[in-house]
Amino acid sequence: MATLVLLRHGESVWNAEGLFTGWVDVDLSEKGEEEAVTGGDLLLDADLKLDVVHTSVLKRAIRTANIALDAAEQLWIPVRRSWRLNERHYGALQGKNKAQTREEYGDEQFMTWRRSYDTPPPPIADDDPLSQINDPRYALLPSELIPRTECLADVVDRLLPYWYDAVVPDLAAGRTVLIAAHGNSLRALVKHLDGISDEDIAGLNIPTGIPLLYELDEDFEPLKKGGEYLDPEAAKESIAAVANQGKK
Ligand code: DG2
Repeated sequence: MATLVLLRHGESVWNAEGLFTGWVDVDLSEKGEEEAVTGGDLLLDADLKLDVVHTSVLKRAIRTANIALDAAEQLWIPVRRSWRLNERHYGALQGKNKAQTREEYGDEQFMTWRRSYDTPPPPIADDDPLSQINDPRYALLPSELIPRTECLADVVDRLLPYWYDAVVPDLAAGRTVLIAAHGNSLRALVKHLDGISDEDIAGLNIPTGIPLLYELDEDFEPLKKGGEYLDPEAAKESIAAVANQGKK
């Protein structure tokens, strides 16, 4: 049996402003920092002894992991980071207001861009100031691997090699693993773990800052589908808030 803990970063400043974020490297809001502390307190209360943390290369996930691990008195554990755990690239929607986008394009188009499995938003231009094409942290990636937009299916495709090559070996070695990542990169992973269909994944939302615990069997499949939030009540409330983003 292996133990895996998933943690979406605390609220970011762009989450708070209702902006599509994707690969833009925004920081946590004050509330997001508090959520990360609470997430760490939950890890401590559950007596979870983590052996390794994997994060994206975006500071809202990195800082959430640090703050939560500090609160859990485990800031010392080894860390690995990968762009493969990054948020879904939101293409030309990055930086746009969710409510305004919904108003401008209508509910159906808005939800297709936000939650359909295989329809990406329009791509971002390489000369757009919010493009990541010249970001030094991706300098070693071939340009064609740097996304200009992504749908969730694209995230599953780029995330699974990291799952199998980096996370599964840790789990197989008996390590308790924390993954600190994002709403959509974690939706992609949960889809894989729980075997959720392309249609049903549209209805899954991940709350900010609340650890989600999975016990996995010898095939790294969940003993309990959906795992278990360490604070189920708070998770319910936060999930509803994420689902309602973009509504007035
Ligand atoms: C949010 C997710 O990502 O937004 O990119 O705007 O988890 O990094 O804050 P995160 C974004 P939705 O897909 O839920 O609209």
